[in-house]
Parts: sequence; C-alpha cells; structure tokens
Amino acid sequence: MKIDVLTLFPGMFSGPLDESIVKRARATGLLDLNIHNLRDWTHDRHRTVDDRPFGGGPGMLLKPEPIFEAVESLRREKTRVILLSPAGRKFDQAVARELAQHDDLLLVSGSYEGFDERVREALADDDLSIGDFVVTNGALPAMVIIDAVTRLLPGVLGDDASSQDESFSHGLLEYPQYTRPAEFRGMKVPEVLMSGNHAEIEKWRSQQAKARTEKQRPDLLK
Ligand code: 4GS
Repeated sequence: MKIDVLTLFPGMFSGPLDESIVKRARATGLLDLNIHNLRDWTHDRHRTVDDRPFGGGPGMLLKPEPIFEAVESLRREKTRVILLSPAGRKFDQAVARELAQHDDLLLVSGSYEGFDERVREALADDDLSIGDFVVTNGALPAMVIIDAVTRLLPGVLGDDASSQDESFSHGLLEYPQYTRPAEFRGMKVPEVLMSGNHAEIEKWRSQQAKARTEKQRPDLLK
C-alpha cells in the first residue's frame, strides 16, 4: 500500500512511524509512506497556507489553492483522498479494514479552524474524524489512521490471527487476561483459567467480555 500525507508539520511524523510494526512494514516494502509539506505548494514569499473566513468568526482556514495544487500533483488514478477533521465520519476498526483494501491513500491533515469547503466538495473522497475531541492539528489523527491500517495489511503482523482475536473484532471488548505469577500481591488469577478445561474457559471469557462491554461500552451492544 502507498500512503501520502499532506501536512503543515512533517516533523511530527518522525518517531511514531519509525518504530515497531510500522517501521518493519516500511522496511519490507509493504508500506510506502511519504510525508509532504503543504507549504511546498505555495508561491508567495511567506508561504501562506491560511486566510480569514468569509462572514467572520474566530481563527483562520486553510486556503484552497495550495491544497488543490498539492492533491492534484500527488493523486493518481485510484488514489482515495481523505480529509481529517472533527466534522468527518467516525474512524473505527471497520473503517480501518475498509481503507486497508485500497492501494493508494492520500491523507490531508487539517489545521487551524479547518478547510475551505470547496476542498471537501471537489477533492475529498472521504472525511474522517478519529473521535469527538479536538487536537491541535491533523498530524496525530493521520498517524493513528496509518498505524491502524498498516497492521491490517497482509504480511505485516507475524501472526495473522493476532489482528483478529481482539477488541472490536467480535463487536465486544476484550476479556480479562492474566500471565504468571498465579498469585501477585495477594491477587489471584481466576481458577478456571488454570483448570485446563477449554470449554469452561471459553464460556468464562465470553461472559466476561459481555459484562465488560455492558459496563464500559453499552453503545456497542445496540
Ligand atoms: C481531528 C479529529 C481534529 C480540529 C485540527 C481543529 C486543528 C483539529 N481531526 N479527527 N483544528 N478529532 N482536528 O481534532 O481528525
């Protein structure tokens, strides 16, 4: 998969994507990731990317010209162009699976108060939000999406099963897990897990997953 990112803060992307599983996916060529500075598509001396909103109001907007030029120069025939903003549809594991099916993504990070609406109308195939909160710019949301999508690409995780048997794969939260020691600071591992009775263990895990989901995320059960 090829992922291009358009951002005002390319420096933010060094670090998180140079470690661990994403690092290996890049090294083995399963992920071809390229970070681009939106200011490279400005033409004025100050490399201006923002302007005031018509009609007034606080803050600045990303002006359309640099984004149009950048997207038009970076996108190819099959590229999916995705804006990141709190106004987008909510990113979740199902959306991650959907994005992992594409060969070519272009993530456009939001900054300031957001995009000129014509960017959304004319350029975007999709508009995604990583959640109902506000971060200072779209770099972290872009990295969250890159990370979640990369680990779903075939061949990226050593054990393909490990991306299946996890929270959200069954629509429930994960059941509680324990490792050694069997007793730690007076806290004991539930007997059933050490019983060797696999049917009973399955039953316990399923009950626990359901109870935890009811308590923490009742919305998932609706
Ligand atoms: C998100 C979010 C976000 C909104 C960017 C205010 C700077 C900021 N982007 N999911 N301007 N949540 N963007 O908070 O994607």
